[in-house]
Amino acid sequence: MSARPLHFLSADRPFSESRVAILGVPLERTVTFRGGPAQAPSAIRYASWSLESFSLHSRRDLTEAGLCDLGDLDTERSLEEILGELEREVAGLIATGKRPVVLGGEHTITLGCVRGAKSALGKLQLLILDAHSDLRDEYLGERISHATVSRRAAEAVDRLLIVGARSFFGPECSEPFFASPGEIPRKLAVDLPVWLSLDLDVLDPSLCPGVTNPEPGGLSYRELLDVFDALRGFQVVGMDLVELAPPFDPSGVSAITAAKLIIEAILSLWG
Ligand SMILES: [Mn+2]
Repeated sequence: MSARPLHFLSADRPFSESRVAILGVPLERTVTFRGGPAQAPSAIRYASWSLESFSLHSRRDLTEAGLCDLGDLDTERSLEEILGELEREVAGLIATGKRPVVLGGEHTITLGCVRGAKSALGKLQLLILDAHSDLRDEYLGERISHATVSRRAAEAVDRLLIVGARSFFGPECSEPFFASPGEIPRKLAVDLPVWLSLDLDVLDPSLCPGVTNPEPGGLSYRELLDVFDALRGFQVVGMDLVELAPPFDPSGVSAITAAKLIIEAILSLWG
């Protein structure tokens, strides 16, 4: 018999008693360079079991955070249906006071997440950590794609901030969405709930190479932890982590980094 774990580390609470709900969305539909994010939720769960539940950074333990793992959304249907169900799931979780942690999947899932959070709360700002601006209006004839997700999300929320971007197609680089990590406390509104979207490629590819579209010149791991700390004064209502590509992560270190970031984010934001 295999004892292979199916849920994220420490995510063993009954739903009714949990404060944080892990949800996988193995969506891989519009990737444009190299694939693999459909395998990411299970790779992240598996990698999480190599880590300790205690965080030295926040001096807290994940077992105290109250996690459950809802498994994966069924992605064997149209993109519209998937995003619609994700929107309803996220809205329902937030309406009952839980904090969704959504494991992608490609970045397109953020659209379902923020639509759900916005419908539950009536107002929302989005903080995207991403190497890419993803602000095209359409890409390869598609209006909903991982290359247009920031543009569509900007239409769905009250305020958008993008941190870590260093890959632009040109004119959008002068749009008002971009900020440095140090500007986050000043540029987010204190009175608006925040959804955090973490595209793993915001990290430098030297430390997290297993992503769909690696881009040199990224944040360090420590700089990313500083971003989580900077969010402590804000009302973060949920997060997603996207674009891990396990086929391009032969050492497994990118999946472990993703799992560790989930632990640190949960404990920094909601521990
Ligand atoms: Mn990206």
